[in-house]
This record gives sequence, structure tokens and C-alpha cells, in this order.
Amino acid sequence: MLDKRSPMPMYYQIQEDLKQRMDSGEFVPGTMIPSERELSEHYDVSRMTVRQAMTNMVNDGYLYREKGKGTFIAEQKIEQPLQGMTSFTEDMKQRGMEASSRLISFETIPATVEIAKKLNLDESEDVFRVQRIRSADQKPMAVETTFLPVTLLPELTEEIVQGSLYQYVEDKLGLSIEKATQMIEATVADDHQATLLEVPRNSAVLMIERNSILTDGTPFEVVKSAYRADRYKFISDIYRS
Ligand code: 16G
Repeated sequence: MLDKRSPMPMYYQIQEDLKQRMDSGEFVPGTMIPSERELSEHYDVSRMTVRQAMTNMVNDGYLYREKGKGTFIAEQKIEQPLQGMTSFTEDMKQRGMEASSRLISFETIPATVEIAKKLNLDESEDVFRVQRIRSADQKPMAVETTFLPVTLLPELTEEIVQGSLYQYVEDKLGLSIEKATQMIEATVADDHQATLLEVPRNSAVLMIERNSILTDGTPFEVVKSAYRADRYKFISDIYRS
């Protein structure tokens, strides 16, 4: 089973074996994995070694523990490429998942100094502030707070933002979205975010801010999103030129 002469540590080989069994479909999300004792017998290693492998896999989000019950296979994380400027609706569709939005708030507010600067507006000019929970197959993935200039999208309604914002901007308004600057930061969910994302308070979340502009250079959105770190990982190809 494990190669005891390999320079790869035993715990690492166990992790790889368990991941392979997850990929092959032997262990589906929600399945309880065998106990530490059973695994140590199965792999013929100490319980300490099994524990090390389990702890690493819990920390990496492959497994989760439930107090008094056991250790279970977690949902595989969504791998989100960082290259293309796609919308949440498009991302989910591409994966064969159904995107949905639950509107938390929709209001018109005077732009703060920060938002005015980013949207190239005068201070106190009106902006829409839209807060949505973005879900994939009915499971919450992110809480998204979007700021949009009222002058650019004067007819925006609550109904529109329950569908795809990018589809509305491009297909209905005929505007052309060019690019965005995106920042990713690690934080923990505050009480409000934790409730909306259905995770325990202080769970890891990835805060992503996207500042987007149209082809004529007009900034059209500032979006601050909190993504569940247990459900998402971001990948990019990089080149050494
Ligand atoms: C993504 C974008 C967000 C954009 C939204 C539009 C990130 C971090 N954010 O969630 O900036 O407003 O897509 O999605 O990728 P929609 O067209 O489905 O409303």
C-alpha cells in the first residue's frame, strides 16, 4: 500500500491515497472516513501518522470534523481561474451548476470618499449599494456588495440584480465591459457574513474586490465579495518571460 522506502513521508502518502480515493468516487462528500485506529491498521502505520495526515487534510479543506461524530469528506472546492473577467452566472453555468442570487439589500446612498474615488464620481454623488448572496446549486458561496453609479444605470431595479448584472449591462444597456483590477485578501467572517454564508463565525473567507471599467474608460462597478474559503480556491497560469 504505502511505500515505506520512499523519501515521501508516510502521512503524505496517506493524504495522496485518500485524495485519490476521493477522485475515484469511492469517498463522496459527506461520507465518514474510517476511524484513526482502522486507518492505522489499514496503512500499517502509527496512529500519530494517521492523525498528522488527517489534520493536514482538515486544514486544507478536504475533510471536516464533527465533534463526537467523526471525520467526513468535504465538498471539493470550486477552482476559479483568475484570468478571465467572467460573471458569477457564467462561472456557475460553465460548471454545470445553477447560479442564484438572494437580495439582502438594495439602496441608493451618497458615495463615500473611497467609492467616489474608485468610481470617478464627485463625493456624495448617488450610487446603488446592492448586497447579494451568490449561491451555486442553492448553496451560498459568497456575499457580494456592489457599488454602481446611479447616473450610469438609472433604471436599475431589485428585480434586475436578482439575475445577472453583467448580462443587463451588456445586453440590455449595450455597454461594453473591458477589464477590472482585482484584489484578494484573507480574512475571517464577521457575524453577519457568517450567518449569510452559513458557516461558523470566524471561518476563513477570501475577500475579493473588483474595480471594473467599460471600454471607454468609465468605471462602472466596485464589488467587495466575501467568498467561503472552504468552497473556493483561485488558480492562475503564470509565465516567466
Ligand atoms: C462576479 C464578480 C463581480 C460581478 C459579478 C457579476 C468576482 C470576484 N466578482 O461575482 O464583480 O459583479 O460576477 O455577476 O468575480 P452576475 O452577472 O452574475 O450578476
